[in-house]
Amino acid sequence: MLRPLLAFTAASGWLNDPCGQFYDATTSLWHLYYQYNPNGTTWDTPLYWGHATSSDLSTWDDHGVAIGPENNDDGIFTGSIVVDHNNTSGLFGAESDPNQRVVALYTYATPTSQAQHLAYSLDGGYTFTKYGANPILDVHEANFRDPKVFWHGPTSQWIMVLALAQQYKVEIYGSPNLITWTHHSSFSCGVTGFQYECPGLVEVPVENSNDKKWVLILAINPGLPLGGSSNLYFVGTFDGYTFVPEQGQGRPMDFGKDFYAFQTFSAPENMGVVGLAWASNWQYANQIPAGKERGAMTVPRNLTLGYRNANPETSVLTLLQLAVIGSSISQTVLLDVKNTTLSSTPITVESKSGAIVFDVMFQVDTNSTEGLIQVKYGSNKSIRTGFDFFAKQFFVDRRHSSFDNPFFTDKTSASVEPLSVLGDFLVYRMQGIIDGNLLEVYLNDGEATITNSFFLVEDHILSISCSTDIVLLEAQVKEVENASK
Ligand code: KTE
Repeated sequence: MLRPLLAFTAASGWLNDPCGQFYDATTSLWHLYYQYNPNGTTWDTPLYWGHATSSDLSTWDDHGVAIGPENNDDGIFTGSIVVDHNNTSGLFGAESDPNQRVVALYTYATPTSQAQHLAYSLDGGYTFTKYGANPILDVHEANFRDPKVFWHGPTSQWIMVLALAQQYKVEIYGSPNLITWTHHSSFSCGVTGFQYECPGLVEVPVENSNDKKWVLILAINPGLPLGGSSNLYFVGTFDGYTFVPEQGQGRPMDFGKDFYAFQTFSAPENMGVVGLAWASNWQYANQIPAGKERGAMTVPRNLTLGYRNANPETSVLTLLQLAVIGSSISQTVLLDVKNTTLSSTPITVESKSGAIVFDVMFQVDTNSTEGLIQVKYGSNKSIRTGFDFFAKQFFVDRRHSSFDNPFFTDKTSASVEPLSVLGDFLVYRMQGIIDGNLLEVYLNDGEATITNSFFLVEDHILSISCSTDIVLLEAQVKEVENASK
């Protein structure tokens, strides 16, 4: 199995949700914690928080276990990390660095209970001390988990959102000190499925403005049509007590099969709204082909909002996702062509590292009678993505690089309006990251994304082909390599 170069994977063992993330402004390090079973390559208890750090979100140092349970049947389930700059918890000495007053809040799961616990770190996030009076929040429910906590300045309180999973509620609590919590409200989105998990609530800047809007992120597992686990998001307002979605709209955060439990970093505003997801699906996560490690994160993404036409009549404030590739990564141009129409012969390039980014801007003539553009990776075993003129939608087809599992959906798709319309010509942009056995596709500068894993591809040949009446306005392919290793 080829380990991804950009996406985080544990050195060995099993990985699922990102479960705590923060940026340390003193050391300029990003800290990532992940659901971790160090004793095997499937999900199992005892379940831990693993820990990794990065200076640029692309090259990670794995520090192994950060927090573990008392009993082998228990799990340190998903949660989040905040920096208690003003020591509201009173857990830190006056001499401690405000940027390193690291507090983890997580679900302590036993076979029959899920309650919220707190642990704090006196060394900047490497080792933790469990709070002496845990649980800090317990409503005596079997499915009450995944606290995501942040500071709400306008009302000077900590906010916790977490899932009353099988009652379809995102519970919203407030606290002055991270220790005592008061219930504020519940959010339900009308979509049910089997259960809610891993909620998030974050304020996201609106492009080309000084405006910001609140985005509620919700994980559902299983129950949406694509099958298995997936993320939704809602744009709305939050007053410190209640979240109200605009026009009650919820939208898929990603249109692929392998994007789940997305979580943002606790970071200063000037670092942007950055987060990442687990790049798998509970339908088959424990069965995917694996080496000594199983499970990977997606490439981190920077979130903004922008008005985009959902259709010719209606423009909607849409989550825009931009992949973050750090300075430790070198990018070597393998292909850079402009204003080209391709004959029947595809353009092909070969990668050495098995990690490639591609960027294709193309123009479709609405009067043409056919039209297909595709980027294919691998020769026999292969995955392909592209745009089909008849449907005017983008697809990812991994049937030639799948493993034998009834839930490993071969084909996924997403629809976006053209990036621009020039008379009879429609212009679209398709960017992609191929990284080990993960393909992330970003459409029209991140207006929609499609994230899928794929397996057993034997070579690193990438080919671009398109029907004669599609003009390649720009096609760029770069090989990415980890310059620091
Ligand atoms: C765990 O399948 C169960 O076996 C849950 O549905 C998965 O739940 C535990 O993983 C999540 C979170 O809600 C839990 O905190 C975490 C979501 O590893 O992936």
